[in-house]
Formats: sequence, C-alpha cells, structure tokens
Amino acid sequence: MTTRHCDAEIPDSPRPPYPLVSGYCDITCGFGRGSAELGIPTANVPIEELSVEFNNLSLGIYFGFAKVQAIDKQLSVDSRSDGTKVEFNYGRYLSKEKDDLNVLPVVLSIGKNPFYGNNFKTIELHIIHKFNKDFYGAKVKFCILGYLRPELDYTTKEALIKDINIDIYKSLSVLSKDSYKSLGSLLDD
Ligand code: ADP
Ligand code: RBF
Ligand code: MG
Repeated sequence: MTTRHCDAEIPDSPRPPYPLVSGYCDITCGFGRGSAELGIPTANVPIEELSVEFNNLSLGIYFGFAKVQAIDKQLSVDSRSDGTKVEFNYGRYLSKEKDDLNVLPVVLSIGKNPFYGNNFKTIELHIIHKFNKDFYGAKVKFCILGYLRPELDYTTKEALIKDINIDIYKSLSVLSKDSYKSLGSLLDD
C-alpha cells in the first residue's frame, strides 16, 4: 500500500478518543464543489449538531462508518451563497434494496479545505457507496474510528483527488479488519 509522509499510524484496533459516535445530523449544502469539481461528493453536516468531543478533534481526515436515514418532508429548494439552487429531497429516493440505508464505510474531512482557502471549519462525509441520487435534507449518523492525516494544501486539483482516493483505499482496508468492522454495530438503532 502507498505510504505518504503525512500518514498517521493506524493501530490494530481503535484507541481513545475513538470510537466517537454522533447522533443523527442534518445533511446541509456546501458550495457544491465535491461532486462538480472533484467527482467526490461529501455530505456536509452542521458542526453545531456535534458534541464537543467531535469539535475538539484536530483538523484532518478521518475514517469510520455512516448510516443515512430519510425523513418524511415535502421537497423544498434552498439557495447557496452564490445563488445556485439546491433541491432538498430529504432522502426520498434512498433505496433499501440498493443498500443505501446500510451501515457504510466513510471518509471524513474536518477542516478548512486549505486548497480552497475556506476561513471556517466544515465537517464533510464522503460515504464509500454509489448513490443514484443526492439526499440533501436527509439525516446521517456516523462514527469516527481513526485519524488518517492532516488536511493539506495542493498545487493541483488532481493531486487532491489522488490523495482522497488513497484515503478511501486505506480506510476500506482498515475497516475490513474484524476489530474495526465489528464497530459498525455502534450505528444500529
Ligand atoms: P455540497 O457542497 O452541497 O455538499 P457536494 O458536491 O459535496 O455538494 O455533494 C454533496 C451531496 O451529494 C450530499 O449532500 C449528498 O446528498 C450527495 N451524495 C451523493 N453521493 C454521496 C456520497 N457517496 N457521499 C456523500 N454524499 C453523497
Ligand atoms: N481539502 C483540502 O483542502 N485538503 C485536503 O487535504 C483534503 N482532504 C480531503 C480528504 C477527504 C477524504 C475528503 C472527503 C475531503 C478532503 N478535502 C480536502 C476537502 C475537499 O476540498 C472538499 O470535500 C471539497 O472542497 C468539497 O467541499
Ligand atoms: Mg459537500
């Protein structure tokens, strides 16, 4: 497996403060860059909905599991700060048969996206699963099981995409070990 200078050592099983388990959080909209620019969508969750343990974590890239839940609400439209419109469907197209509602592996970015120069922190989840449609307004519950690396600046978009793909590969590899995989049950209701 590729080893990068920035890679943290990942223990054989999660060590405190992990596992950290969230409640169900709202999926809000960001700038829409994840899918459009990187081809890597991220479900953004409001940091205010997370406990102090989550908010005290160092900025960086993490892995764990996530579970999405639809809510029963009428479609609505919200506007991004740049005026573009986003349809909130609250997860009505999520499919149990397609495993969309399962406990799924996730990579998370907690940070200020230095490549884009944000001046505020976001918590974004890229769920490692192919969804057929977006699910703005749905809820997501997740656990963090470990830390991968600090967030970095890049000179090209391609270099960022390459690193995210390594993050995904590494996370899937760790999450397949029994000591990590068994913790998916933390998200059972
Ligand atoms: P935004 O900046 O509004 O968060 P993104 O381009 O990051 O826009 O897209 C995020 C949206 O894409 C999520 O809110 C979710 O509805 C949808 N989505 C589709 N596939 C995934 C996935 N695998 N992981 C996370 N979100 C996904
Ligand atoms: N943004 C950065 O500026 N630097 C990073 O090192 C970085 N790593 C990321 C790793 C993962 C696994 C994910 C899902 C996102 C990462 N991002 C990073 C955030 C990325 O810039 C952001 O998701 C998009 O701008 C869409 O909001
Ligand atoms: Mg996003």
